[in-house]
Amino acid sequence: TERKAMTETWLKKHRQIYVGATRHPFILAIRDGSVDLSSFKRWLGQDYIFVRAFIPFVASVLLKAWKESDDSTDIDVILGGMAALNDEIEWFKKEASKWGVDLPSVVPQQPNLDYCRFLESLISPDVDYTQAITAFWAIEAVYQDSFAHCLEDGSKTPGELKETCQRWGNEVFGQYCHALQSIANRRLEKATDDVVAKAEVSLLRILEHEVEFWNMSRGPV
Ligand code: HMH
Repeated sequence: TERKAMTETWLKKHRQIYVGATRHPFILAIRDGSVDLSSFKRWLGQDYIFVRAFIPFVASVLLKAWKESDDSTDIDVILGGMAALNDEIEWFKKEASKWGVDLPSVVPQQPNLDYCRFLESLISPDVDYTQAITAFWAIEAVYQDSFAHCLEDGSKTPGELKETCQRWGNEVFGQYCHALQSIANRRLEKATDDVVAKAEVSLLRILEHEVEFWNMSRGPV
């Protein structure tokens, strides 16, 4: 049917903002090796705060899947994502100490607070599983696409940033994003027009938040 690959249709329709979120100057600077390390450290500290807020959001998606999903294997995919987040939190601590970033003293910047507040709004039981899983996919896919770009042939990513790019840009993470995308597509196919419209709006909000998030790496202006 027409909605079979709804997320693909949306990425085409909103290509400009998607490219803005996945080919941001910060990502392009990592890829061409010109990145300013203070920008990288700012991003690292802010992203740790974001990931901590992302955990309860993912837990809420798991709960919605358990209550609403027609396919019990969705739980396995989401649980895999939660397990990866556990690993990610430990990685942030290790990486921060490597760069001399003191995580407890990092102050969340306004775009980060705004994005975390948006995540919190999606935790509400009024947001259904289809909208939540679509949002979950979009958030993960932006990082996957962005960091995979820094590892492609011809990229000049500095050696000390390669591990960061691998974390989200690796093939296994790519497969996981595809699994989330398939779940989102399956659900969107059966969803009411109202839910489909809400899911598309959240996708756009996420892409805007992601652009603002990368912008923070420039530091206060
Ligand atoms: C801002 N978006 C942001 N941070 C992340 N770690 C991800 C997406 C992917 O988990």
